[in-house]
Amino acid sequence: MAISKVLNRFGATLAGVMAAGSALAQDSLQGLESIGKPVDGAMGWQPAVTELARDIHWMDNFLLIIITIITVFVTLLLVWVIIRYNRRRNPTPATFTHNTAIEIAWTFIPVLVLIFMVGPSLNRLNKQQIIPEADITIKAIGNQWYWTHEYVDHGFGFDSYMLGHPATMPEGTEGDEFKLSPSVKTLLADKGYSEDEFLLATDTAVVVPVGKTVVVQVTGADVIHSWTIPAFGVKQDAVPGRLAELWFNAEKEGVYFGQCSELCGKDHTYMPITVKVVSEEVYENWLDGAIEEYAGIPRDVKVATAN
Ligand SMILES: [Cu+2]
Repeated sequence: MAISKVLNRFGATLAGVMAAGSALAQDSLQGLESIGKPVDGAMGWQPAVTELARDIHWMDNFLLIIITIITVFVTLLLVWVIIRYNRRRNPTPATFTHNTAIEIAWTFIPVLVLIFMVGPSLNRLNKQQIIPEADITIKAIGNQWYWTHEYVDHGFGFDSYMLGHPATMPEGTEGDEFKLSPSVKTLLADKGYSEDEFLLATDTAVVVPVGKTVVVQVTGADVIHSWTIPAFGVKQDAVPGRLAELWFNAEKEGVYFGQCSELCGKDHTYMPITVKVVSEEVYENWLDGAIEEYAGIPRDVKVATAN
């Protein structure tokens, strides 16, 4: 490796350390493929990386087929009536008002269609709502307007602020918050995010190992928020005073994004969720660093005691 490259890397690390401060453990996680995010001009769902998400996509296609058949059938009936029974072709309309056979048919056929749909739907709901034994438990707490993530098995937690939130901005950049300003661009680059990940990337990501069952306990500290990662097929309201659960088992390493999905106040749009799925080994390394770094107390508590 060229010396300049080493120096560059050293410089970048040093800059990262100086700028990041509280997120040292996260800096070793750059370079992951960014998978779960919206893409300009794309259609359909974000790629599914859990069984739950694949199930949801299947359900969506299944319903789309049924809906399409019904829509085409009704449209053809309408066209047939318009052509065959218009005033010109059918000057003397029939005067009957009831047809028992047809009434029975249009009651029972929709009932059968609904029964046909309810099976796979309940099956999927059950799979989402029956929480399996967790390998890792994370508590996600919605606040106005950021998330707190606690690794309850290890007694530490951290706040996750959107990059560009005032809490993430270096001194002397007042007025640059909440927009893709040069200083926010630098912030994103330092953390290994691209510019189109502005409004999605956070200063600290939730880190989980690939192929493990993660249970997320979701609650709210002030008002109702909602924690979601579309690529995992999970979404759960964060209701103050309640502890709801969701689970996922991500099959592919990468970076995945979600956004608070329950309108929660003026900065609702600025409280995204970033999850990094990494190998078991990287996760264990990160965990060691994170336990040491966050020392079992959320960052705001640490800041308060330091002053
Ligand atoms: Cu919100």
